[in-house]
This record gives sequence, structure tokens and C-alpha cells, in this order.
Amino acid sequence: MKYGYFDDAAREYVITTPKTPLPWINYLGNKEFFSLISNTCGGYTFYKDAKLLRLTRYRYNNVPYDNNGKYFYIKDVTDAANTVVWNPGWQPVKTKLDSYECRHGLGYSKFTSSKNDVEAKLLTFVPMNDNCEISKLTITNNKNTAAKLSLFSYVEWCLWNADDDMKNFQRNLSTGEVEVVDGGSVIFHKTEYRERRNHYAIYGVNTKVDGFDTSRDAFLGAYNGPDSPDVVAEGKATNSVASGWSPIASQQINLELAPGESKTFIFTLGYIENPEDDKWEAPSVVNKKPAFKMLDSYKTEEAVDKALKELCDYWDNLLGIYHISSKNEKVDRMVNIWNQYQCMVTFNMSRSASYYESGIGRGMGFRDSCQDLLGFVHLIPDRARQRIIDIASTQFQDGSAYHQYQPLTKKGNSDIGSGFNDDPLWLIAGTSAYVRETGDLSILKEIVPFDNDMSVAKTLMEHLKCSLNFTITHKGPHGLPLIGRADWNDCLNLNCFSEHPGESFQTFGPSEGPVAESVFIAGMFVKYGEEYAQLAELLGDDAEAKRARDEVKKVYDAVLDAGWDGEWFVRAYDAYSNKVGSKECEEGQIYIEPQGFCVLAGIGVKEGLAAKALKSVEERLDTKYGVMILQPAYTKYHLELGEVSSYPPGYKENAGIFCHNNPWVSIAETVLGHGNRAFEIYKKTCPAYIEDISDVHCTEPYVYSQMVAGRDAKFFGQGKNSWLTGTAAWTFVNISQYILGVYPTHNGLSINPCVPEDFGDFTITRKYRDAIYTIDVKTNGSQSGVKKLTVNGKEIEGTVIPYEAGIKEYKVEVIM
Ligand code: BGC
Ligand code: IFM
Repeated sequence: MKYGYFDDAAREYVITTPKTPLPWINYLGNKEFFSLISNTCGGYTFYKDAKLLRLTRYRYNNVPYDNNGKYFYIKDVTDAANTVVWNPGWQPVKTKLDSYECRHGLGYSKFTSSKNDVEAKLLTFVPMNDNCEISKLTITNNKNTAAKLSLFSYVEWCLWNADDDMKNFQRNLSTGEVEVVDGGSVIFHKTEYRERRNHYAIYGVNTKVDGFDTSRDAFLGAYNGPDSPDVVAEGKATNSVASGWSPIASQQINLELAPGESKTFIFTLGYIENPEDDKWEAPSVVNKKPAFKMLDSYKTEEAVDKALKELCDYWDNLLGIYHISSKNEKVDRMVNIWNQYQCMVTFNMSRSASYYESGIGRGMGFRDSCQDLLGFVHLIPDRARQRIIDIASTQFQDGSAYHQYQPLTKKGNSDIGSGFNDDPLWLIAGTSAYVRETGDLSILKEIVPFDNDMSVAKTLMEHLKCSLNFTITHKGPHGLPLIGRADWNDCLNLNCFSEHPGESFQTFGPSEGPVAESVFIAGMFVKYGEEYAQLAELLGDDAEAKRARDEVKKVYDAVLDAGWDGEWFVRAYDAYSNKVGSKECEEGQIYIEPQGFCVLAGIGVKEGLAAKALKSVEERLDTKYGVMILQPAYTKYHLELGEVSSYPPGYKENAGIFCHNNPWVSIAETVLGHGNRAFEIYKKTCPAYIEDISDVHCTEPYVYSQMVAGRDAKFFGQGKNSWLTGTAAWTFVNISQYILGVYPTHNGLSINPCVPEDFGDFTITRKYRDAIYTIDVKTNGSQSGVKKLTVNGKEIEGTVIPYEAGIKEYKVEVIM
């Protein structure tokens, strides 16, 4: 069952009922000012950092779902005896609407709904170059008679630090301050200005208003929720000026519309940071100039339409960088629009703010952001460059790294600390992808601090060396890399039992240990050790390249010696040197991660083990909704394994379908030339292919979720944790670089598709460095192998089109 449809021409997903199984959201903002917005106008806004600079409040884990948003109430008083109150997004009043539509587009959302012949059209977006969210609301009277309406706006301020806001009531119930200007057309949220004197927020509308409220209790009534505000019921704002408690911004606009008449209002929710000079001059007197300048820029419809066009042009440009045209509508839709869009959202959010991540827990993840980079580096290489340097700046001198950092401060988060032994290698992955995309070797020579301390800075290449050496110097009894607190699988905590016998991970948290080893990190080391060697060669350091390759060889051999279980790769060795993910285990005999990653790194290909491992995946882990992370699911808690076995069977890391590592297996299949199987795996978790089962899948049909419940779960096939997941980047890497086969190497683009037999011919346009490649592929019903490659009329050997500076257009013909 579906709850909407894709409008590819508009690049929108059109939701046709507000009652989606879960809130289906969108992200607004591309730089520093962001909002989350659901299909019922729920959501919240922050500046740079969802924890530290939160503008509006949201109530997580509340009932009903999706509690709090930025709302407009329309009160139709045309017939005084039968007044009706409704919202363009249905929530919070939930009056049954006569029509409803929500269009989530790239950086904007549009709502069109109607009740009793009054129509509301709401457009909301964050403009490219301002720290504000614009809401343009047009109300049209479709009645045969004049309509009398009152419009009320509503946003609830968060007192900046979202964590403190939820906990420290003894203080924050007394800190809220507002200032009302222009009779209520503009409301200033000045909380903390007295103390910090540098930032405030505003909510303004481009018209005179008939009243306002800034006290939540006055607007709602002390015991009401946003579904039944007193002020709306009374039809009269109270002009309340908040002092402490819970400040809000609400305006009342009364309007009379002739039959067929429309009126448009523009609301601006903005964040202002004063220039440093202003800071100490006038305590508690807000410098209003920048606020009025901002409001002025969006006071006309023309200005708003122009800003929206700028946003759409920005996306046109970005999405022109990799574009496919094939007979597979769903592939085109995901590749050209939604998968790349999700990659950009993960660039902005990492794992911080979604409807599943509160914005106050995780910030930017070291491994997460490095992997996200693989999916957006071609879109925004300059920002990717800065991101790599920011991430590397949180690394320690021994190569290990803070697992997470806060986006505002860019400093490592010491509550979580380090000890995830895969982290260092992801920095090589991200940097290598950046250099292959751009050819910019200068990044490797940038001086980058360790732990943000410039007194201990070294070049980025030295940082990568520390990453490599970290694995080299942290190996266990089988010559395999030590796992530390965990590797990619956060929940595989193999050292906790040894340090706290009898105590669970939930009590003590995972710790580092001297013995437990990871075959997955071994796979990573083989792949990224080689990528490191190539970077060393580009810098002319052949000795270092050789050293790296010698080390890779040792780990490769260690995997063959101790990491092969007969039919598949072992997952790990625990703190007692017992195998994890082996036929010898009672539960959890096979894990997906080493099968995917070892094979994509090339391990066991020539030895004939790779194909066996992938066959085992197909036989033991595959389901109709995707490939499960492990089998058989753990039915009881294993102290020696940690959090993985704390989940009920079928959920999350305990035998869920972790979408993130499905593309690893699909890529691994392309390494073996299996186009049919690679694509079959791609399709199973691909949002566009599972749109029809939205009632089972539940999360948004236009983006990937972190997890789909596995076969052992009660709700097999149900998605959770949509949007912020490395799945976005890895599936884009899979489809764009491996299945469609356009892979950036240091010397130029390599074209080597691996598609299903019935995929048909296709054309890809790819901007790469400063040239445009038009790539026409004739597949001839074949799954893999390039028979002939012609570039600008000349046939070339191999699959790599040598990049030559100066050539701006490459016309490429591929015959498979
Ligand atoms: C996992 C969670 C786990 C957490 C622990 C996450 O990455 O998905 O299941 O609770 O890590 O740190
Ligand atoms: O690898 C992690 C990631 O960092 C956060 N989400 C879950 C993954 C698997 O545990």
C-alpha cells in the first residue's frame, strides 16, 4: 500500500494523506540553519548544532507522534454559528480536511489543503544565503460568498541548549525573555541575550497583525496542548508578553476574502548573531538592525520566489554532476534525485538530528562522516575537503580518534571518547575518495592538528600514516586487528566481559581489550591499506607504498589463515580467543560484514573463497526485504558479546537487515561480475522499489532507513531510523560506481558496469574534475565486462579513461 507517489519531473514525493504510518519528514537548509519538517508540519529548527543552538522545541517520544511543530491555525468564522478551526498540515487540531497534499522537495516542502471551500497553500524552505526559514502562506476563498477568517501562527521557542531545556527547569522556567515590536508583527526571542549578548531569534510576518501572544500558557491555556489553544477558540489573541516560563511567538491576522480572492503572508523565523563589536555595548538591548534587514529581504512574494529559485538552481546544478537515463525508472529516480539528496542530508547532519536521533545525543561521527563523504564528495568537493580536515583534527597522535565531535565546536566528545578500532581507517577511505575525485594532492600536505591542538600538528598524509600504523600496531594473537570497544558494528563489544566478569555491557559500557580481534577491520585494512599506498605513490614515496603493501599482505594472509571458516569468513575472535560468527558457534554463526568487506577488498577472490562466502550469504542471510546482518539470531544475552545480543531477535544489530552493509555485499558481487545478484540485492532495500509496501515498511519511501526488521522479528520488513545512515552513501557508491560502473581513479574515470542482463542500454552524464563525460553504454544483455571503450572517437585499452587537463568534453561509448 502507498500513501503518495513520486513526481519525478518536480523532484518531489507527494504525500496524499496526513496519516502516514510514521511521520514522513524532510530537511530544510544547506549550510548552517536547518529545520526538520514532517508531513503534518511537525519538526524543529536549529542553527549549526541541534544540541547547542536549538531555536524551537520538539517533544520526543511523546503522544501523539510528532509533537510540536510550526503551526498555522485557520479559524473560519464565516458562519458564526458553525466556526471551524483547521491546520494546513492537519496537525495539531486534526480537523478532517476536504483535501490534503504534502510535497517534499529538495530543501523545501509544500502543503495544499482545504476545508469548507477555503484553500491554504504553504511553502516552507530555508533560503540559500540566510539563516532563516520562510513560510509563504496563501489563503484562497473558493466559496460563493465572502469568507471571514482568523489566522494564528505558532512557534514555541527552545531556550537554546536543547539538552538543558529538557532538564534544567529550576533555571530555565525563569530565563525566557521576549520583545514585541511593530504591534506584534515581529517577536524577538531574547533568552540568554542578557548573559551572552550575541545571539537571538525572531519570528516576523510581513503585515500588520491584529494581536499576538508570546506566553505559551496564555495562548494555549494552562492545561491545553497545541491541539486546542484557548486563544484560537476565543478567536482573540491576548497580547501576552512572556516573562520566564515558556515563550512562544504567535500572531493573529483577521481577514475577509471576497469570493475567489487570495491573500499571501510571509512568515520568517530567523537566527541573528551580532557582530562581535556589539557584544558588550548595550546589555539586554538587542541590535535590531540585522533582524529587520533579514525580514526586509523576504517581505514580498517576488523576493521569496526568487530565493526559492536560487535553491532549485542550486539543486539543478548539484544533480547535474551524476545523471543517468535508463529504461529503469526507479533506478533513475533514486540515482538522479533521492539517493544523492539523502547523501547531502547526511553531510549536513551526520547522525545528529532526525526523528530517531534526538539532536542532543550523537554529534558528528568520525566513522560516520568519513563514510558519508563517499556519497557526497562528487557534489561538494570543497566542503568535503574542509570536512576531512575537521575530522582529522579530532584524531589522536597514535592514530586513534574521538568517536564523535560536536558540529558547533568541532571538538571531540570526551564523554564518548575513542577506542573504536575501525575509526582510523575510515579517514583513509574518505581522503582517498576526495583525492580520486578531485586530483587535489595539496590536501595531503595540509597541516592538521591532533585533538585540535595546533602545537602537535602534522600533514594530513602523516595523519593517514598514523591511521595505518594504528592497525599495524594493534593486532591480536591471530595477527588480526584488535577490535577495541567495537568496530563498525557498535554492538559487538567483545572485551567487556573480560574486564567486568559477570557484568553486562549495559552496566559498564564497552571497553578496550588486549585480545579480541576483528576480521572486518582486516578487510578494511586490506582495502584502505592499498588506497593509502596509492596516495603515498602519488606523493613520490614509493618506500612508504611498499611498506603499506607489505603490511596489507600480512593481514591478507592472517585472514586466510585464521579468518576463514570453511564456507564463509569468521567475524571476530572474542576476549577468550573464541570464534565469533563461525559454524562452531551456537548462535550468530555467520555475519554479513566480513563477507561483504573482505570480498570487496579482494580477499579470497583468487583463492575461490569469495564466491563461497557470497553463496553462504545468499543461503543463510538473504530475505525478501534484504540481507540480514547475522544468523541465527541471538536468543539469549551473551556477556562475552555485549550489546549485539541485547536486542530481541531480528532487530538492529541482532539479525536485523542493516541496510548499510547490504551494498557491501552487492559491491562484492560486482567484484565477481555477478550483475544479476548485485542488482537483486540493490533492489531489496531500495526505497523506490519498496514504495508499494509502505504499510509494511512504514518509514519514508524516498530515503533509506538504517534498519529493516529481520525475519526473526515480529514486524519483519518494518523500517526504523530513516535518513541518517551510512546506507545513503554506500548505496550511492554501489549503484553509481560499481553497478553502473563509473568509478573515479587517480588517473581518470574508470567505466566498468556490472548490471543485470535485462538492464538495457543507458547513458550517464558525469562532471568530473573540470570536464563533462557523456557515457553511452550498450549492455548487449551482458552482466559485466567491457568489450570496447571508445573515447572521443578513439578506442582505448582497459577501462580507465586517462584524465587530461584541458579536455572539457569526453564522449564515451562502451560496448559490453
Ligand atoms: C547502534 C545501536 C547501539 C549504539 C551503541 C549504534 O550505532 O545502532 O544499536 O545502541 O550504536 O553505541
Ligand atoms: O557503524 C554504526 C554507525 O556508526 C552508527 N549506526 C550503527 C552502525 C552499526 O552499529
